[in-house]
Amino acid sequence: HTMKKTDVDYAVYLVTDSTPAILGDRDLGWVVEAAIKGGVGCVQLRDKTSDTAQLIDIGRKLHAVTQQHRVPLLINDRVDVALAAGCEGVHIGQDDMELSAARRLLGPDAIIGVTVSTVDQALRACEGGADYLGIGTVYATPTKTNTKDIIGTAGVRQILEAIAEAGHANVRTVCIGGINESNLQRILFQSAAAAKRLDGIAVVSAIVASPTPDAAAQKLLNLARLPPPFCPASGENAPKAVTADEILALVPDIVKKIHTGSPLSHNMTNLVVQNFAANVALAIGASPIMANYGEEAADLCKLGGSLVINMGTVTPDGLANYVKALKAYNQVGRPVVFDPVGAGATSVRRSAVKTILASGYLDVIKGNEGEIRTLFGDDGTQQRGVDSSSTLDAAQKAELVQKLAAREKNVIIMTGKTDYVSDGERTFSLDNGHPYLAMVTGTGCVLGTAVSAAVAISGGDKLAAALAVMLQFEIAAEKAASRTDVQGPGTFVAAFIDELYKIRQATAKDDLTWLSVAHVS
Ligand code: 3NM
Ligand code: MG
Repeated sequence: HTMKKTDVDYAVYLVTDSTPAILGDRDLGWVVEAAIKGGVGCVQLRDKTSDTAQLIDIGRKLHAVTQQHRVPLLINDRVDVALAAGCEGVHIGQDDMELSAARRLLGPDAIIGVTVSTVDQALRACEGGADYLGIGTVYATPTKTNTKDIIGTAGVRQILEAIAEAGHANVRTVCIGGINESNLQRILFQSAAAAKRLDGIAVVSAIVASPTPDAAAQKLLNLARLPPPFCPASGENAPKAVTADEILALVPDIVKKIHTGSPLSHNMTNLVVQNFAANVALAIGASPIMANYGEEAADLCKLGGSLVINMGTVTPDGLANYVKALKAYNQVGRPVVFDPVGAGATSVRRSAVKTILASGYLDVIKGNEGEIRTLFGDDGTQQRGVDSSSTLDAAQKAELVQKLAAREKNVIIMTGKTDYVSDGERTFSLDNGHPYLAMVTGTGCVLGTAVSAAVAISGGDKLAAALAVMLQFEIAAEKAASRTDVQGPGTFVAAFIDELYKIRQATAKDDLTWLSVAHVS
């Protein structure tokens, strides 16, 4: 072997597929060579239909190509074919030959990769001396329909965390399944654990089905090297406000900037709250547009604002529109706020949530306790009671919000009598508000709109932005409810909009008395 296995570049790893639906009538050797010229650093021959003699023949031909470019060729499943073709190693799945046997047959210099979808499998592969792991399936893909587990970026991150913790940070990793130009950067970003990130991504159709495999590979490699267009939740360079007092000090400027910057708040929201949401946006100084047609996002995303996706009245058309708009906003790096209304209520909504989470980066997710618990998958804490409907205590709520934010690498807001907000590192609770907020429809949805305006102008610290406008919102509610002209939920709504406006006007004049009742810890 002339290639050192520690030198392999896993950034863009090509897995071949010779089925006509993907390869078409092109020559596999031509596709592989083009892909390598574009930047692929490792090739796996995966062919589930050819017989042994054919496979050896294809393997030798591909190896002649890969060797020329000093890129390793690995054979899927077949240690015998790897030996016969004289290539650099194999990639084995959980149902293939065991790792120890493959190692004995191929020797210490061979590259052996293993497919893993659970922490257990990953740890076993690392302990058994795998050189790299193929972690997946990240997302469902037409290329391989018999996959066992769709693990998402959260599953990938768990595996990376576990192997780093077990002392296997040196084992290389790629992930696979449904990866393409549009999601690669987000997948690399969201899957990264503190102590270990992926070395690269493995793809089939993104390269093999492309009419120009060289350009496709090059594009993937460039994207893998660049940070994603969206900013991390707390802003890369933003000075970090850590304590409640430090965060509170940022509030006036954020409230002011919404008023002076008047950012576009593009709402794809439900039928019930459109009017209320638009009025609240106007009251705080933002520019609302209620536009549920996904095609419009391509233009609207360029106007320096942000998007709210509220699935309160989700339909199949609506979902497709959300996905289109989400991708458009992600591509230009403008923020997206997601409100998973009724997330756990029906199977349609559960699946809509999955689709949206898998389709793009959501800068902020805002929901009530039930919705946030559904998004997390369980309640995020040790079950302490027997009654699953029992609500969590304050510490458990804070922990749930923190864990979900750390997993999604974004800002999570959980509303309730006490509101919680976290970016995974900093978690705050807010104790302002009034019971009238729960007696009027759409106050939660409308908070999503207000948050979208705040993150649109925040630039850096999205947690601080969200918290600022949450305070404006909850304190306006308190002030409205205490007015003598407010008799109940009806008059409350009008007074609430007025008080939002008054806080904005007062803040513009540096009158911050409203903020003195803030209850943040
Ligand atoms: N292995 P595409 S998913 C070959 O989960 C393969 O182990 C998978 O194809 C696994 O890049 C997959 O076209 C197919 O989505 C990936
Ligand atoms: Mg296999």
